[in-house]
Amino acid sequence: MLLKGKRALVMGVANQRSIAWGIASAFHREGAELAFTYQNDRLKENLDELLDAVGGRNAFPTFPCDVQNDEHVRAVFEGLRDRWGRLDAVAHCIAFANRDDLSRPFHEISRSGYALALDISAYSLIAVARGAASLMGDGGGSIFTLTYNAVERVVPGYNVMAVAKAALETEVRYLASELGPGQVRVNAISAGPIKTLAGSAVKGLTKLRDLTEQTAPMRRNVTQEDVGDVAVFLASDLSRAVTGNVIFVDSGFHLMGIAQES
Ligand code: 0WD
Repeated sequence: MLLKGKRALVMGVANQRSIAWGIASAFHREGAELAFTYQNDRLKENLDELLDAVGGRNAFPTFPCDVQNDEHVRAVFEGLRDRWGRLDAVAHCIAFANRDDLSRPFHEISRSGYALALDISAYSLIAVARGAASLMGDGGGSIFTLTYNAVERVVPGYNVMAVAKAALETEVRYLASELGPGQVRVNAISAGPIKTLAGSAVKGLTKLRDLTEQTAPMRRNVTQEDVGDVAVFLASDLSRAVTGNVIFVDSGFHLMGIAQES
């Protein structure tokens, strides 16, 4: 029960395969009180069905939140202030890019597609951190996001999302620096490739997973559960002096300069 007494907001559950659902399940197991946001009515139906299996949809506050809409973001944190008064942790598991901008060559990414991907996948962390920090009070809290290591290395097909993740990781460091005096910690988990809705939008996901299994130091892919357990660490007091980090949950794949098969 590492998260007993903690109140956490999970953003980005699209379905059962979502990394956000892996995180929510681990948080639930560890005794956290949970609230959720959903992007639209279609995804609310999925979320409600998932919540029914873990105690009933009415047991969890849920809020509509398209992160492109400032009013939605503001309403989430006002709603949590009314409902809980404070907040201990936020899991930001949100990203989006047009399929076109993921599949066409990098040098053909459109201006509008670039702006869209950066707005949803990177700017949103700033807006969320602003709202969350205002609810974290004297005790502080933990905010974390999900990234992918197409930032330091080129992963063909990750294209505009690599730029968004680079911005996101930089935001983690600036937010950690600014919010640190209030004991608000900001980190990122850099996960290996996992089959999810967003993951499937990246051309070559299966190849990336095969490569991980064949060449990562641990010779295996990672799961939503692997990420969920590291998220528990980040939301818990065990990580009380950890901020501004990108923590890899990728079986060590990021270490390798040259693939070594066995
Ligand atoms: O291999 C992977 N799957 C990896 C994912 C490896 C490393 C990192 N990540 C990241 C993703 O980039 C993302 O930041 O993990 C995060 C969660 O992604 P996921 O669990 O892989 O994918 P998914 O289940 O699709 O959840 C992402 C969700 C959206 O789902 P869809 O697929 O319907 O776009 O982000 C949400 C939405 O629920 N989302 C939004 N939420 C609010 N406002 C918006 C928006 N405008 N757009 C997308």
